[in-house]
Amino acid sequence: MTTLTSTPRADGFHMPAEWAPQTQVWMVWPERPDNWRLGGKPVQADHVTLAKAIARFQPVTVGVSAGQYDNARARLDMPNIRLVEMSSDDAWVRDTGPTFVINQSGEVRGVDWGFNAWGGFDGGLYSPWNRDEQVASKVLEIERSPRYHTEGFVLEGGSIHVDGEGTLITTEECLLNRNRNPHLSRAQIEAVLSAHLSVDKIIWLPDGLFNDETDGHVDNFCCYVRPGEVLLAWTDDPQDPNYPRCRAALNVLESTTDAKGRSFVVHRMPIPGPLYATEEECAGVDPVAGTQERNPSVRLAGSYVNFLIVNGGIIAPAFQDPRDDEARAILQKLFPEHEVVMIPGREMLLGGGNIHCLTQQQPAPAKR
Ligand code: KQY
Repeated sequence: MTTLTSTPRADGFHMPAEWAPQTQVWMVWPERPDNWRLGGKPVQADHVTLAKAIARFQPVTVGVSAGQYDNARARLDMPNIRLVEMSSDDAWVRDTGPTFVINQSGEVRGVDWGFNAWGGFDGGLYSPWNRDEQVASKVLEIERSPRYHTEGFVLEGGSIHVDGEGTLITTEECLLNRNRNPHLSRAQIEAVLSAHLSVDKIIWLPDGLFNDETDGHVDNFCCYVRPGEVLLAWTDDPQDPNYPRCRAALNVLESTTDAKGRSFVVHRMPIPGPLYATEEECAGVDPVAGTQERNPSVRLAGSYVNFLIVNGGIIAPAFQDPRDDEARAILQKLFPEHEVVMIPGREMLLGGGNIHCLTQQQPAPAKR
């Protein structure tokens, strides 16, 4: 594998928007019993549904441990789904996989960020995380894609969204958290993002969704639907702890412009619930010291914003909630050229994330 010592910007590469053509989506098979209830069986069933939903539109590659290979192979019975044996600590390939960048000739490379399991020993979600730390380089090695490595800079892919035209959205709650890059100032963090993604303007939302165990990943709260237009999780209930978070984000978005000087159009997406895990669901998780505790009194950070854009499709979570139909209608209106496919999102949510967190798109090397 080639590890480059330059930066993507210096080499003419940038991170494309998620709606740009893709060659495939990466996933990693979930199995750790201290995060997924009942040894991962319920979430594996939904993971299969997710992989097959994506595979209707484009190829999927799933990394799976040696121990789970036969099980995953038997369940992922679709020609468009490739399995590769890969060890990992968990399944969150949005955060452990590479961020792909592309140049004007359509060449694809990958950025391998530092990973510390969402906060290391200061609020991180499990340890050790050394196998997750290797996922990005393994993916790039399989793809024969040159790798950029941000030595000493921690970032998860779920903490950023880009429009592919120079603007990036993130949250202060995550990227300025003392458990990510405490040695760097906001300006220094912006410089690393600019150099590795070729973005010219960074929009800092104060917080992400309430109780998001990633420290407020933007991909569970606010995403691009096209340049200049974002979809923001929203509540009108002043009693909801998300109320001030949503308004603070709206204030930022309404009082700034993007890298191209456009004002933002902000679409609102209702938040499902409030959703909570049941006693039975929590009891199904094997407790291990140092791993996120599951408790039925803790509000889950459920969000319809945590969807994935693929070639011609939108793969979004449903929560058996009264707002599911409204969420589908909003997505279909915002993406009239895409087919909106909703799949069960509760098991993924119980593990701390959702569809976007469990997937990583790889852009197509088409001439641009
Ligand atoms: O991106 C994500 N939402 C990852 C969440 C990790 C949760 C681990 N319990």
